[in-house]
Amino acid sequence: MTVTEKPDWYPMWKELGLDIEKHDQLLDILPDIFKAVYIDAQINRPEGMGFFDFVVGDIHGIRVSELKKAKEKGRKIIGTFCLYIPDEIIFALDAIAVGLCGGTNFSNYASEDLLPINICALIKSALGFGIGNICPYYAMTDILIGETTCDGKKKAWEILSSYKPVYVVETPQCKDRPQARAHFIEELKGLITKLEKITGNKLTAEKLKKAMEKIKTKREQLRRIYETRKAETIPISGKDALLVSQIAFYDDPDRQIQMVGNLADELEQRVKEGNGVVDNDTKRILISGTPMAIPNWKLHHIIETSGAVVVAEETCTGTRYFESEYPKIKGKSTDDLLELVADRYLGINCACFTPNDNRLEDIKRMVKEYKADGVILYTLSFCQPYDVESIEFEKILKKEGIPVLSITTDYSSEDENQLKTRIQAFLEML
Ligand code: BJ8
Repeated sequence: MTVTEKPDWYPMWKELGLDIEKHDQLLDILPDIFKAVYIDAQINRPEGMGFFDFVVGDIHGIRVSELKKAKEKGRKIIGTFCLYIPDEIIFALDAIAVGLCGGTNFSNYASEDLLPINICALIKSALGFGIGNICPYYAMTDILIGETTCDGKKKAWEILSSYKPVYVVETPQCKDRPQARAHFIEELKGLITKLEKITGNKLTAEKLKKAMEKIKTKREQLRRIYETRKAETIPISGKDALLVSQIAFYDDPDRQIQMVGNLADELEQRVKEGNGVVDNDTKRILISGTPMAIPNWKLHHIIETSGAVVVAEETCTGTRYFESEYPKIKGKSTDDLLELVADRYLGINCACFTPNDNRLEDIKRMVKEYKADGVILYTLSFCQPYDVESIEFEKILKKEGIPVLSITTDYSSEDENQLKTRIQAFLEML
């Protein structure tokens, strides 16, 4: 990916069957939002963010054209919506995984007739992007892989299947049980069979091992970014770190290893030099809760324009992406390796599982590691699993002397002033 003048992507978008009028409207508003949130509201950004700014600036261009070229060479594009669908398996079969989802209410018009009002913004947005033909990544996919995490998503797959082939992996509910692990392994085998059929490729231990190593290396670069955020000198804003994570869901893994790795080198150097993006006495906030799909930068923007800095996200667009990791990748057969894959993924602590005590432990540990002054529990409206957990978590964290604020919101800008007032009041008492 080289930084040159943007080619004319219209022929590609038309070929993909996008609703060009709506797509134009989306691409018209995005640069202004990005400029206001990322460029005008920040100073002393790491140079390495230039690459990620460029990716957003051409969000539906170069990467989509790369996918198109890969498709023309026979590779399949697989859309996913949850961390529980292992990228390793998809890449091992020489297919390409693309994390979909939706982080704006722009696309809701296309899904509003299909969904009840009280369903989370992420599902509304994701469905709208697909059904409304506004997202070229959706349009590029050969199949969508769903999972049985929350109820809203389960039903969303049924609706999406009228638009694209959908395959659902049955993720367990009580993930700590041995039978759940065995079941998850069988489900992963079912996914492999499905993908083998679609790709025409056969999974081997060698291919799986190689893909596991690559995706692990990719995750490790993200972990390096987060490690630097634990320092007294904070070398990157929460907004920028969030953007890096959001892009990791759909960019090429090799390029991610390189570009996130370069950024991590720079941040490590910044920490050594004491070159921070904010003063060292700035209040440090840990966010925990529902994922923030691109371009959902709302909460980070409010916090970071209220005089504080986000030091970490206990979310799927944060530490849940990389925290559970293979200790060592070894095994002679695909079965051996699949056990490692299952254990790695079952180590992700999502509120969709019961019990989910480890998430609270993660938050407490992260407060210490990232020296957070306070925690903001973030829930997308109508997300029951995270909503329920936040009530209990708030009580427990407060009891342990950790300042907490619970926020429930969606993608609209209507409550921004109200949120700002609440967040500022919270920051004042820290
Ligand atoms: S592993 S967090 S990516 S399920 S916000 S759609 S839960 S109602 S996204 Fe998730 Fe996988 Fe868990 Fe992560 Fe439902 Fe809640 Fe909406 Fe959600």
